[in-house]
Order: sequence, then C-alpha cells, then structure tokens
Amino acid sequence: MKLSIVLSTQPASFSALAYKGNIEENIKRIKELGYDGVELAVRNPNELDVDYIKSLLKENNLPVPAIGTGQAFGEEGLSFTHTDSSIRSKTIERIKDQITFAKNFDAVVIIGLVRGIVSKNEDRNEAYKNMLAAFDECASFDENAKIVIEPINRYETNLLNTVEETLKFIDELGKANVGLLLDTFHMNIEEPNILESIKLAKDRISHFHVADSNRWHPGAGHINFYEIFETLQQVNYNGFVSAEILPMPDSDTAAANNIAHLRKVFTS
Ligand code: LER
Ligand code: MN
Repeated sequence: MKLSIVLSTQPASFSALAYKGNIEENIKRIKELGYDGVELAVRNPNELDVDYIKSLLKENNLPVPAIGTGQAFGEEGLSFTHTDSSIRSKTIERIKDQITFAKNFDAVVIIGLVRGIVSKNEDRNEAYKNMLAAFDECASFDENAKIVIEPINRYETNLLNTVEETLKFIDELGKANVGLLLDTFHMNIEEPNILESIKLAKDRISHFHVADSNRWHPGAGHINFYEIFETLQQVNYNGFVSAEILPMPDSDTAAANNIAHLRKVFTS
C-alpha cells in the first residue's frame, strides 16, 4: 500500500496537518522519510504558483493522490449549504478551480467540510437540496475528474456523518465520478463497526485517511490498524493511505512514527 501525508500549501488553522509552512523544505522532508506521495491541502489554488509546486514534486518524484479543500470553509466560511446563494455560488466556483488544479496531478478532489453545517434555525431539507445541487454541478463540470466525499464526525458537521448515509447520498446523486474518502479518525467516532463499514463501501473507496483515535499518528491511540489494512486488502483497495495527523509531539516525529507503524502493519 502506498503512503502519503497531508501538507498544507497555505496558512491554516486546521490542526491535523503534520506539515505547514515552507513547502520546499516540507516536500524534501516527506521524501526523505520514505513517503510515496503527498496530499495537498489547498485553500485557493488560484493563489498558488502551480508551476513551482509541480517542479518541487517532480524533483522529489512524489505523486499527489488528493487535494483537500476544507480550508475554504475553515478560513473563509465558504460552503455548499450556506443560506446566502452568492456564497454557495462562490463555493461551487472554488471547487471547480480545485478540479482544474487537481488535473495537474491526476488527483481526486476531496469534499469534506466545504459541504457546510446546518444551524438549528435553518431548514435541513433546503440545506440537503442545496448540497445535492452543488455536488451535481461540480461533478458535471468535468466528468473525468474524481470527487470524493468524506463522512465527517458529528462534532465537526451534521451533514453526512456515517459511511451508510454518505453512500445513500452518492446513490441519490447518481454521478459515476463521485466516490468516498474514508478517514479512520471519523470512523472511530461514527461507525458501529469500522471493518463492516469498509466492506460496505468496498469499491467505492477512492481515497483513505489515517489518524489514530486521538488524531495522533497511527500507533499512538487504540485503533487496530492491522485489521483495518487486512479489510482494505479484502476489498481490493490499492490507492494511497494518507496521514492526516496532528504534528505531535512534532511534525517529523509524527510523520516518521506514522510510516514506521504502518509499514510494520503491512508487512505483518
Ligand atoms: C478533512 O479530511 C477532515 O478529516 C476533517 O476533519 C476536516 O475538518
Ligand atoms: Mn480526513
């Protein structure tokens, strides 16, 4: 199984990012530690020097399996379900820009928190309808591009928390280029049985995030990664396994411990 780790290309308040800051140094570190790829967390691709990033990745021979988009929500409040239609439109345009950016790397585009949250005084059915319409527009923008929806735990959003309800949403959407991103941190909170949920999602898993129960690197908490990887193999998942982890006790130690634990899991 190929291992990647999330690197933020722009300043971000989101904490489960092992690498933020100097992109050149961080890409070199990730390569030195033995990773096979790097996932890019991007707030706005139009503010990036794409050629420079491409050249750094090429120099280090690191593919990009996925582009994370959640910072547009975290830093700017953009979402598919905002009650203001001009903000919904701006969010859709941002995701279209991310789809165009992702083409440079043949990477999937992650829809996590940018789907938004429904507040108590808002109409849940209306939010759901807006979410469906936004996904439909983004998926139709480029049918060759892959979009992945991440079920996210209840403490971060109240839209699509579990694998089962996200699969139901994807079925309702009916777009062949929309798949699933599973994240062990969220699954540990929401899924009755993580292994059964992986089996339920099976060939619709297009990307995979790992963090332990405490969002530290795998091996630092109580999630059993041995049985998770056994199950991923059973469902023939052969994509990247990407570490979205807290930089604890520090970035390099977290990244090194992640790779050490997961390599041990794969080879046992
Ligand atoms: C993003 O991949 C994620 O897992 C979320 O927790 C972001 O808030
Ligand atoms: Mn995640």
